[in-house]
Amino acid sequence: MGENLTALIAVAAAFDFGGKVLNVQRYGSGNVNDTFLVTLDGGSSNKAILQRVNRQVFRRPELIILNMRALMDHLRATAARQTITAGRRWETPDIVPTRDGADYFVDGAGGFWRATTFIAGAQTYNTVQSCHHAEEVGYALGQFHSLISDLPVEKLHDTLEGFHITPRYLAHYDEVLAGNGYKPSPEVHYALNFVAQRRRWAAVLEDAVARGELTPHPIHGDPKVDNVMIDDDTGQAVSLIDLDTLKPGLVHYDIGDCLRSCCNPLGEETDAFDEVKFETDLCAAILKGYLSQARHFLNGKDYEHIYNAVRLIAFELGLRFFTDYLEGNVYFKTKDTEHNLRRALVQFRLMESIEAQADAIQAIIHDQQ
Ligand code: GN1
Ligand code: MG
Repeated sequence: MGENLTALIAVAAAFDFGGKVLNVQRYGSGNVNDTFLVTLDGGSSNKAILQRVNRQVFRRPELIILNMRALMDHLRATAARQTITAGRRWETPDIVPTRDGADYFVDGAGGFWRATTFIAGAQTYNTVQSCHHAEEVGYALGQFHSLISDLPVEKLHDTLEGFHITPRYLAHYDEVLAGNGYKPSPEVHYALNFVAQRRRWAAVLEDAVARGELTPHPIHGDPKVDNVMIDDDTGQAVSLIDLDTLKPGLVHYDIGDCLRSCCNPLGEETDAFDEVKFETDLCAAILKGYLSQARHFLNGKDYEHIYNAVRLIAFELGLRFFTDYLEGNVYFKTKDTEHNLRRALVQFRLMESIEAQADAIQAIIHDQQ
């Protein structure tokens, strides 16, 4: 946004990529941070990822780096006993230090930059392409959860307070509604009613935490389909990228987020609201892939809340988009003033489809247990 290539190359040159920086270009479709692909003359893959962290969202961005360090230290310390499925490739993006040996760089304008290694020979997709792809995304989340299942949660900082705590988003929504006027339209009325009808249920996971049924674990926080890298040759998942929201939370936030993202083949950005559907075949494929790796650390109560999780995270993301629309688009990047409203409607339609298929989804969860 606004920066020129010379300035970007100067930022990239602060990092020790092991090769000369040839180019820096915008990369990916993140909704919060600014991501760039660095092309190098040399280095391990001739490429690296450079990111400017959104300081409006992440008030203490250095905590993201500390969490990533904790993850890398954990992976190194436990490598000998970690089980990566035989014959499979699995990589975690690593921190690239600056030439001064620091883990991040702050530019003259206060911009917070960090760099990570690039996972070569693989790519991400914005929507699920097939049941096989869905199973691989599920596998990736299971593999990631399995690798961090014995990382003590106390070693991770809370990089984003309130993240995925739906009652907190509702409280903020109420504040925004009380403080702002909004442009009345059929879509806005639909969304207002939608939230009003479901809000009493929105503490379902937090209530389970309060009853001691669910406990905090290290989580990824954002395991949407876009964040799973698929190997170009084998079609297998090789990495779960975007470690900004690695933090304490519930595995249910991750499972719900992965399902709400992957079982909507039209994707988050579609305008075809009436065609948005939660595909149960994809749900079965994701859970199959996920549980192939995660079964050993889930208990009976965990399974009981999976349905609530998928329904809730679709609701929560819709609520977050809708609130941001009402607030004047201050959080998510948008193309136009109605963008967040359209995104909210997609999630709300998806939630209706989830609700309409509750029995089928519950049966899938039950069968996979
Ligand atoms: C944001 O920035 P990005 O695209 O990685 C958001 C997630 C949402 C996602 C929806 C820190 O992720 O929670 O699920 O958009 N990240 C944050 O696409 O709020
Ligand atoms: Mg993210």
